[in-house]
Amino acid sequence: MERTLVLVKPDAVQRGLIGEVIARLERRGLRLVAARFVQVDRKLAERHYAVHKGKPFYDGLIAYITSAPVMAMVWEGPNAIAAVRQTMGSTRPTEAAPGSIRHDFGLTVGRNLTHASDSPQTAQEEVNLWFKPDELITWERDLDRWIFDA
Ligand code: D4T
Repeated sequence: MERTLVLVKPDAVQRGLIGEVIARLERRGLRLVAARFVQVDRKLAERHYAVHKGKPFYDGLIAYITSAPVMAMVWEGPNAIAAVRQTMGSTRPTEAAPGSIRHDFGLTVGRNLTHASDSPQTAQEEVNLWFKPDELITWERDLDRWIFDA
């Protein structure tokens, strides 16, 4: 079982797509662990995007993620990290697979609607950055045995 951080970014929040993103992740079979609607401050933005500091798009990235509230969530399931990345689609919407969120709703990399952790290590770091341990809900869903095979 894996856990991964998902952000519905400011453009998707402004466009009324929080429900669309949640619906797609639920329909995929993933299980919600935590959710928080948050106005990101510069400190959190800089920590989240620390790996991109110094890159030409860094300032734009910080301005974008702090420009309106985001819906931060943790989702879990078998292969959750890869599954969520696939549901989001490639970083550049024009390279995202048809049927993915970025394909279906996006045009440019600077307004690509969502974020999802890209590895087990990043997922752990990002979940810890965005949520306190007691905000993560461990629960069982009656449907789990029909979706998870272990
Ligand atoms: P996020 O972090 O938003 O989910 O994006 P990805 O995980 O899919 O992609 P990333 O870390 O490579 O990029 C982070 C963020 O930077 C923006 N970006 C990226 C950009 O504006 N121009 C660029 O050339 C790249 C590579 C988009 C996402």
